[in-house]
Amino acid sequence: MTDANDDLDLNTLEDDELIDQVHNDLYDGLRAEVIQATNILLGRGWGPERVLGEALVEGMRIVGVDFRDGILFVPEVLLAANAMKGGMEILRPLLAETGAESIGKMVIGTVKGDIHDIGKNLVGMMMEGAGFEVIDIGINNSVEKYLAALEEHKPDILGMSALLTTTMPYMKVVVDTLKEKGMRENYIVLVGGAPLNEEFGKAVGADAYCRDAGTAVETAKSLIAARRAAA
Ligand code: B1M
Repeated sequence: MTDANDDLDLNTLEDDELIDQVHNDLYDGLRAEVIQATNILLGRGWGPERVLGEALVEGMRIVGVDFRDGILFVPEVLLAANAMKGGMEILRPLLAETGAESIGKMVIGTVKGDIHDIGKNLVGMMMEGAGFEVIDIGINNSVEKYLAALEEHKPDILGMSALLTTTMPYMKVVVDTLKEKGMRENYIVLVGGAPLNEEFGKAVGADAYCRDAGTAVETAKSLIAARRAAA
């Protein structure tokens, strides 16, 4: 997908051309260009959620398709992920800029054996933007690490992310351990990640499966409200 764009001035592109260019630059792992385009779109009055969805998330979706089809390989996808994170760093403070008081606390992490963190980071950013306090415990989390974070931070919500079919069953290990320790009811457990679905969420004993970051925010808000009303 590489274009001969060495001399291309991103400022000269119309919005739709610029969006195509961001997709190309993400694909090619060009972090500086993705950051520049993110800033240009914001400067043109685009809201951070629109930039995130139409430029970055859509670009990463295209990368994912070619990774699946064996056209892109791990090193290239790592570069694309790094470029995506460059754009996300610009958007993070804007998405979090609500000034709202914390409406709840969430510990979130990717499960053991899994190092995918872009989706998790996005969920964390959107939750912060919606007024939640978010403690991100990173990737490759064992049940012990989740338990230690729950003990330390005492959140309302435990969020778990998995992107691999081989790692998603680990969510059940965590939920079952919470049950064994009599702690399950202390937390709202939300799960997400591309290979999951609602049925899987129920099967592992989560309170809800969240298809995307927006759903995570809405689900968290409604489950917290329900829990507080019940209390
Ligand atoms: Co990986 N990878 N990867 N990878 N990778 C996938 C997941 C894969 C589907 C690609 C493919 O084949 N099409 C495939 C999994 C296949 C399967 O399990 N059946 C795969 C594979 C196989 C692998 C390796 C095994 C490859 C290898 O080494 N041979 C390896 C595994 C390493 C490991 O984890 N142990 C691997 C490695 C990598 C990279 C390191 C190169 C890189 C990760 C970089 C990083 O994250 N820092 C990478 C990437 C980038 C991808 C794809 C291309 C993109 C994932 C992504 O960031 N999407 C991915 C293909 C795909 O998913 N289409 C793929 C964008 C992100 C915004 O979406 O993560 O779905 P997503 O998050 C969404 C929702 O799912 C939801 O909200 C988010 C925002 O809307 N959500 C939550 C996610 N977590 C949530 C938690 C919640 C709530 C909602 O809690 C409350």
